[in-house]
Amino acid sequence: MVLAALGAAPLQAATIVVDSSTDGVIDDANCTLREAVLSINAGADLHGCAADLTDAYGTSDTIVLAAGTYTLSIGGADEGFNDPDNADPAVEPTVTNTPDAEIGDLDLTASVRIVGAGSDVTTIQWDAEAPEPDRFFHVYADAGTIDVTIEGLTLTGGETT
Ligand SMILES: [Ca+2]
Ligand SMILES: [Ca+2]
Ligand SMILES: [Ca+2]
Repeated sequence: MVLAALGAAPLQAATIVVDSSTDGVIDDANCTLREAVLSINAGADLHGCAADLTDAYGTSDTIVLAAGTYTLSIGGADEGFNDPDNADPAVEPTVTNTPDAEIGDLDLTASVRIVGAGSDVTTIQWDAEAPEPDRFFHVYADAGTIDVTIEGLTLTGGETT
């Protein structure tokens, strides 16, 4: 009976609660949203984030955002174009993508659930003054597929391309 009950429990593996509303990648006691994403991608606690681990990283990872407004301010692009024959319009440039969650958009390279307290109370925004603002999230699988769920929050002020 006990085993059956455990089997029915929802999987909750690495759960990281963000405890800073500002942006940053700093080795201190606080865990920003960006640092939480870096931790999930790496499968390890980084920069002051400490996952509540009921199972190993990579099983059913979750980032929790309490009510509040979380502001991204570290701009920067991690995509570019490789156009070897710029003069020839028939040669399409190829996109070069080097996902770097430390700058600009938050590149998600591992499956994750990002959960706010509700779209009316949890907001992620880009700082209007940020140099080179970007999207919010960029889902990027090096190989295979990854599953990303974002729920219970509002995104405002980001780039859409
Ligand atoms: Ca930190
Ligand atoms: Ca990106
Ligand atoms: Ca990025």
